[in-house]
Amino acid sequence: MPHDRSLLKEFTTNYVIIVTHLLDDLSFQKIATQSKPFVGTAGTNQLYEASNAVDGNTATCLRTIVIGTGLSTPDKTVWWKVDLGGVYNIYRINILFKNYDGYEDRQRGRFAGFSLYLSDTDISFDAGIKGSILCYKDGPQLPPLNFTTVCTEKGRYVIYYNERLDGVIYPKGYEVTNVYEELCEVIVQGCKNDGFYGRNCDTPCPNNCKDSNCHMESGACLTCKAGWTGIHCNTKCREGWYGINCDQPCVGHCRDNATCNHVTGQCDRGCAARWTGNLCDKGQMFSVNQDINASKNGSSGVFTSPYYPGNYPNNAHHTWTLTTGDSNAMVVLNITDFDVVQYRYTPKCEDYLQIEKIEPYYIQILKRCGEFAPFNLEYTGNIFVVTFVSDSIHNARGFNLSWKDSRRTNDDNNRDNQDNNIKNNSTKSNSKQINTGDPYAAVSYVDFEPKTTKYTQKWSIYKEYRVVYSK
Ligand SMILES: [Ca+2]
Ligand SMILES: [Ca+2]
Repeated sequence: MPHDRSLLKEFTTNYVIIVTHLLDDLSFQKIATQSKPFVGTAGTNQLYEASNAVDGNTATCLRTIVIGTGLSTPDKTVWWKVDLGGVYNIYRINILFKNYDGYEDRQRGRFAGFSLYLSDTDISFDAGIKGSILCYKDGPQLPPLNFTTVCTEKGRYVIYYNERLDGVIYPKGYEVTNVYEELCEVIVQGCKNDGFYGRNCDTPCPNNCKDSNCHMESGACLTCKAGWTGIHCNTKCREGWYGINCDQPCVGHCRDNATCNHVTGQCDRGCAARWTGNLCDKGQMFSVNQDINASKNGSSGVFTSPYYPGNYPNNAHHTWTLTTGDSNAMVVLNITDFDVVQYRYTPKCEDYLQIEKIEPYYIQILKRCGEFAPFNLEYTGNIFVVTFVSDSIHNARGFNLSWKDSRRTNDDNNRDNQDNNIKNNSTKSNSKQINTGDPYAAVSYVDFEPKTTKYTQKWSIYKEYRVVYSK
């Protein structure tokens, strides 16, 4: 006598202690397939079709091909699956196996050892099936012919799988030859609507459950949204952490030493001074480009490193372009203070002051770091570029540079013209060093490379007391 699926639910409660649920039936009349259908006598194949397990009629049952150990049975594995038509929160799975009067033990022995898998994607090969979510593995006891298991997972495809492999010793009572799987009904119960749980699928999952997924019975979140933790995801991440599972440490430098936002990792009230980026984890680039008109005789000005005489910031890149408008205009550069970080063990200028003449021809007048007594430079030219660069760590006081446009007299020009003729327009012909007390003040160089006794002496003293600056 056929049963409808609601009657089957009542029957199920004889085996599993569950208060009556009004969960949704997710598998009814959905598309079912199986690995290889049983081939019956002519015109009878529909009696064994995969869809018989989801037709709501307990009298119709699918039947698979035979599997078994030994040479006489080529097939060793078999599967059946139903496509729920979407990914759902599943609560439990009920299977009604076929019985034949007087053969209950044999039937149980045939189904024994089966597995139930869940998958979001359509998989039709054994290894793939075995790699999906395992809901239930039967054994070693023989299963009841009306079987129910709780499986609180999310999935679209519910897969029934069984095997009889050569060389495996199966538990007592397992049939290992002439094994047909015969499933009369497979009922997958869960909630059709995402974000609900409980007996009637009508209690909303907690707000902070990721993707509104929660346990069908307890309402516990399967995973929390970013920034939340706890069974019901109503506890913020502990201070200093954020994100999914609260496993991301705050990396930013927030204003007022605040901790980062537990959800985003960002600083809600902004970055601390000199920090930038979404997470306030990037040293701010201090960039200035200034054009200075020095076209008048006697015009003057001052450049300093940022925050001078306080320490300059990291990641600074300042450029001042000084234009005299006259290639014979003389500019006096007076560096009154110079203290720029130079690394002790890698004496390269990562922070530096650079002065270049661009017109009427290019020369690098100076590029330096370290600590120096005041010195002066005097050049003629049309365009000069002063650049100050600092890297991302270690700071010092920086520099103070005053400049003055001091037009040349005709005598000066005549003298230079003579020099130029002698030096055949060598690129350094126009450089002139005055009042420095420093043998390298007017020499163009890139890396710090002691070249004279005097200089070496100074450097060794320097090395004695100078250590790299702390951040
Ligand atoms: Ca049926
Ligand atoms: Ca630096």
